Amino acid sequence: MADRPILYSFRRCPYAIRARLALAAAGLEPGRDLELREVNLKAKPPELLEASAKGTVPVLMLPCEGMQESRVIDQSLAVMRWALERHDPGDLLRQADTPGHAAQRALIEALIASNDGPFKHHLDRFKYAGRNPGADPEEHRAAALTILREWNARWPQLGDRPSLADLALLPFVRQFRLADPPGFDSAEGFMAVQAWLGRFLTSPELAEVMAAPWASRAAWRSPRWLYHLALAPEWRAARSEGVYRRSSRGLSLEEVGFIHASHCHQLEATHQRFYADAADVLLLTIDPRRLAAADIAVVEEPAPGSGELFPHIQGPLPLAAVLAWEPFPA
Ligand SMILES: N[C@@H](CCC(=O)N[C@@H](CS)C(=O)NCC(=O)O)C(=O)O
Repeated sequence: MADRPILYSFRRCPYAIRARLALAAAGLEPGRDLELREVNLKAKPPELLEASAKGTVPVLMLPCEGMQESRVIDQSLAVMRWALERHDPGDLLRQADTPGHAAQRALIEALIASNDGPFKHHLDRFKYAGRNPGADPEEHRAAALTILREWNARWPQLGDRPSLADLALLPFVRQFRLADPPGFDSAEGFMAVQAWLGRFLTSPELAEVMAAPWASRAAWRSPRWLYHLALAPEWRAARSEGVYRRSSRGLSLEEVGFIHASHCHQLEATHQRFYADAADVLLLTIDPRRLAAADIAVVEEPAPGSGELFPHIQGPLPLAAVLAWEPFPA
C-alpha cells in the first residue's frame, strides 16, 4: 500500500468530479498529497476491484496510519466529507456554530438527496435515452427542469457562499446542460441556477480538477489472485467463444488436463521461462472466488524438477473469472 492516499477517478464522471472538487477545496493536491489514477471504465484495474468490488469511481484508498488499518472510501459523498472534515477553510459543510447553519445543513442534505435521486434518474434517461428503451427523453428533460426550478427557489437560503451542495450538484447540472446546451440556456424559470452553472464552468476550481496531473499506473499484483500468461490471439478467440481453454504456450487444456497459472511472486520467472521470446503476451488476472463460484477447482501442485508449488486450474477458464487483461510486460 502506498504512503499517500490514492484516488481512482474518471475525468468526466460527475461523481468523481465532485470528489476531486472537495479534495481540492480541502487543499489536497494531486501529485503532492494524493495520487490520482485515471481509470478506464471498460478495463478497470484489478487493484480497484480488489479495493471495492462494485467497481465504480471515485474510490479513495487511504494508507495505514499508525495502528490504523488502511481504509477504502467508495462513495463520492463520503470522499467529499472525509476531505472536508480534515480541512474546510470555506466552511462548505457549514459546521461553524453560527445562526442558521443547522437549517443550511438540512437544506444541503435535501438538495443532495434530490440530485442523487430524482435528478440523476431523469438526467440519465434524458442524456442516455438509447440505454433506456421505453423512456421518453423529453418527459425526463421536463422533469429535470422542474427539479432545477425547485432548486432555483431554495438556493438563496444557502447564502452567497458556496457549500457542499455546490460541489455535489454542479457536476450533474453541467452534465445535464452538455446534453443540450441551447435547450438548457434558453429554458426559463431557473435563472439563478443557470448563472450559478455559468460561473462554475469558467471557474479555476473546475479547470483545476479537469486538468489534474494523472499518475501513470504502477504494476500491481495481489497475492489473493492468480495470474495466467496468454497469447493475445488465443485470448481474443476465447472472448468470442465465451471460454478460455489454453493451458500454457502451445498446449491446450485437453492436452494437459489443467490450466497453468502463477501466484504474483512467480509471474516474472514464468514469463522468462516460457514467454520471453513471444510477441503479444497478455497477463490475465483471475479471481479464485469467481472460479469457485463456477465450480472450477484450483489445486497447488509441484512443478516437475523444482517441486515449487503452482496453482493449477482444473477446468476451462470462465471469462467472468478474469478481472483484467493487459499487455505483459506492461
Ligand atoms: N454512488 C456512487 C456512484 C459512482 C458511479 O456510479 N460512478 C460511475 C461513473 S460516473 C461508475 O463508476 N460506473 C461504473 C461503470 O461504468 O462501470 C458514488 O457516489 O460514488
